[in-house]
Parts: sequence; structure tokens; C-alpha cells
Amino acid sequence: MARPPRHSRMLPGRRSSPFTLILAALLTVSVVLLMLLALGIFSLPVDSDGPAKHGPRRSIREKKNAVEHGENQWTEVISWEPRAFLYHNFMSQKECEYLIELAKPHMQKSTVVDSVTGRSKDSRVRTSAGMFLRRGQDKIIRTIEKRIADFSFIPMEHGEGLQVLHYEVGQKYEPHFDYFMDEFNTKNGGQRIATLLMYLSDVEEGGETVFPSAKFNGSSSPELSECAKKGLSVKPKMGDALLFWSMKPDASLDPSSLHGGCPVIAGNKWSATKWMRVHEYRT
Ligand code: PD2
Ligand code: ZN
Repeated sequence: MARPPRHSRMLPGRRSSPFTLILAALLTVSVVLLMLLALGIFSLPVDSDGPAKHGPRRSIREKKNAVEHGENQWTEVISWEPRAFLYHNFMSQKECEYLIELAKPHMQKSTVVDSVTGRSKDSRVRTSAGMFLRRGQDKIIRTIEKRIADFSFIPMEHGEGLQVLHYEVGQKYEPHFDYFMDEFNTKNGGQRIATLLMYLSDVEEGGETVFPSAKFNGSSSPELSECAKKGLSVKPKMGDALLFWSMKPDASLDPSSLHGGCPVIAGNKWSATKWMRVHEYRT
């Protein structure tokens, strides 16, 4: 009887075991993935604090954040006297809408600080409605406050709670200083050193922030209201934030920081203010 050939295991046509097939499939998938990674077509999701931050590839979370906050975040120098900068697309539309919805049910007529007694009082100088949020109130607010600290170089602990403001047609905030003239209000945290004003909505007409004592070349855009033409002005745009300093780098008060909110002529204006102190502010 003829014996079976010695190398029958190697003969073509013999079936591979399921284990070999699975191994081969896994190997093929790994090779394809490695090739895609090498070509940069596909990237692994890594934590945004991980190494991908420093390379050309970004994690899915980083890309989402970039889209939400607008890839086009940029800084415009508004003036050096006073020191004022406009951070374009500082906040996402979602964040703006979140602050408005949070504040809406609690709005009350705004007040001003009496320069003699230091107490809040009703005034025709400021006709908006507003409400204070607690510092670090929730995750979204903490994220915004962390961003404010990063952009202003002033620690979060120096900030007062955010104040959300609403102006209807005709409502305004006459030119004023954000720093205090009384001794009472500086006991906690010292003087107000800087303000970050966030525009939570666009305004059809009016509502500009005006600096009547700023040094500037006097040219102004035709789309500004008459009030805004009386100084250096910023037109509100949803998501933009205006940082200006009430004190000079030598820690003296800066009178050129005089500023106001022009009357709204058409539409509605929503803004949020973060006042920052020289020292830590206890809430
Ligand atoms: O909401 C404004 O435009 C505005 C203008 C001036 C707010 C403040 N000041 C403020 O909150 O101090
Ligand atoms: Zn102000």
C-alpha cells in the first residue's frame, strides 16, 4: 500500500484552522490602521491634555472645542490709554445662550454704587436690568471664569461673581469708572483693577461701549450711533469680550478708563461683566 506523502500538511487546498484565519484578519486590520495613522488620515482620540496638543494632529475633543469657540479667536488692540483689548470669539454661542437663559428669570433693575456711602442705589445713570451669578457656580461658569483668568493674567480668586446685564431700547449706562471712590467697597479684595465685558448678543443698533477719554485718532465707523462717536467705541458682537484696565501698571487709578454703555436704539443687548480686584476677593 502506498504511504501518504510526508509533506501532506503543506499541500495546496488544505483548510486553515479558524484560529489562523482570525490571526490573519487581525494582522491585516492592524497593518491597514498603522498605514492610515502614518498617512495622517486617521488619528486616535487622546485626552486633550495629552501629547497630541503639541503636534499637528488634535484629539476629537480638541477639534470640538475649537469649533465651539470659533477657530477664529483673535485679539485686537483697542487702545493703550486706557489699556483695552477686544478678544474676538471669546465665547461660543452656546455659552452666551446659557448665561442668558440662566439669568433671565432673576433680572432686577440695576443699581450704582454711592461714592459717599459705598451703598448700592437706584440711578438714572444706569437703566439696565441685571443679576449676579455666584463665582464658580457650575461647570460652564467655571470654564468661562478660567478662560477669563487665562486671558487677563488675573487669578480667578480675584474676580467678583459674573453680572449678567440686559438693556432694552433706550436703556444705557452713562460714562463712569469701574474703580471705587469710597473706602468701604475696597475692604474685600482691594480696588477693581480690570473689567472683562462679554457681549452675549448682537445689537441691531446702538449699545456700543464707549471710552470718551481714550486717546485715539478720532476716526469712527459710520455704523456707530451718535453716542458712540463721542469717543473710542466697541460695537457689541455676540461672543466677543472687551478687557480694559482701570489701573495703570504702576497701580495708580487710570482716569482714561472712563467708559459707558450707549443707549440701545434697536434690538436688545445682553452682556456679562467680570470685575477683577487687586487682591483675592472673598465671595
Ligand atoms: O454693559 C455694558 O456695556 C457696560 C458698559 C459699561 C457695562 C459696564 N460698564 C459695567 O458693567 O461696568
Ligand atoms: Zn463699567
